[in-house]
Amino acid sequence: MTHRKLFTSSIAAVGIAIVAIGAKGQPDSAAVQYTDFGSTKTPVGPAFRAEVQPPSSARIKEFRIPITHETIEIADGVTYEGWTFGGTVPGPTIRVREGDLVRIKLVNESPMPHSIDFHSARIPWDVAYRSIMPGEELSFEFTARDPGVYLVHCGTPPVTLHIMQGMYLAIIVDPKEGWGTEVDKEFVIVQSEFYAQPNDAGRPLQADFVSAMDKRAKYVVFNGKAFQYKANPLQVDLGDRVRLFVVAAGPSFRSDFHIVGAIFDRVYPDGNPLNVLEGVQTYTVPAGGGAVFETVFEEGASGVGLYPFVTHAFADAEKGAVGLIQVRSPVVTASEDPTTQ
Ligand SMILES: [Cu+2]
Repeated sequence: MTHRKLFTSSIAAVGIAIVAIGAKGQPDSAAVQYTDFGSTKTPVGPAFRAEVQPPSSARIKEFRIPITHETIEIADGVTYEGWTFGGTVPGPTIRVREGDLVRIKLVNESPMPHSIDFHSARIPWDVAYRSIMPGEELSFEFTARDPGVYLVHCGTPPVTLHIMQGMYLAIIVDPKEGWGTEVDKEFVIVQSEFYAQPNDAGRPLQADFVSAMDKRAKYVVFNGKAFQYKANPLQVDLGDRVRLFVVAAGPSFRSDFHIVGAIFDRVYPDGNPLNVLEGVQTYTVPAGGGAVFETVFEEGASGVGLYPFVTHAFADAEKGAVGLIQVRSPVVTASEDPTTQ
């Protein structure tokens, strides 16, 4: 098994800055990490980027989150008039550590009222989660006291509509003492469903609120697009321990999360390591909830091959909530190959 500890220094994308606020030589923990999701759009092609990087050690993390209305692709060749945090569905994954101070600046760049609700925050709803009008901004902060993986969503009425339009993302709060295992790959999977109906000729599909109230989804998807990881499997190497952060955004469906051909050696309901389950085949993530899943792909036990991940509520899987994990043999270079030495 080749565990390669994930590095913590990979926060380098455009729009992310770590600014030291103390004296020269002060440790990173005295810094502020600023991320503008207006300029760090999560790549969505050929598939929404599911890989997540570890959090930085900055103890104050600031996020500017623009709300925009966008045309999104919810299945191959199927476009939809969506509403977003940060220009994509789902919105960008936010990752912090337990104890961090999280500062949010929400900017409404859309033509209608919206809001943001962090399930990871203990904060008055009427203060932080109130709706803001087009052109308005809202700033608030909270301490990430509770480790886990959580849903973040727009809470403006009707909430069903705002969620089904695409207004959700995942926030990961890493435990202060870590997860207890070293992993090789980490992925975020946000399940949600779309209720779509035709629009005027030549225009993207639009919301079908009647179907949403009847829970008759057109598509059920992982990370915003039906079957995208079937066409573009998540890549892992033989021997990898893999951690998946799974969130069910709904608006109304749960995720009965399962990997065909693997067993989770650990599941942390809500992503809190105090809640540990061992030897799990399928675990239900409720709408509005999250869980952390870990499994190992090793020779003789989930070795080289393809592994579908699904919601095992199969009527939902048939509508798009199916992806693949591809396990490969790591490429051995000549200098690493003992037979050539
Ligand atoms: Cu909204």
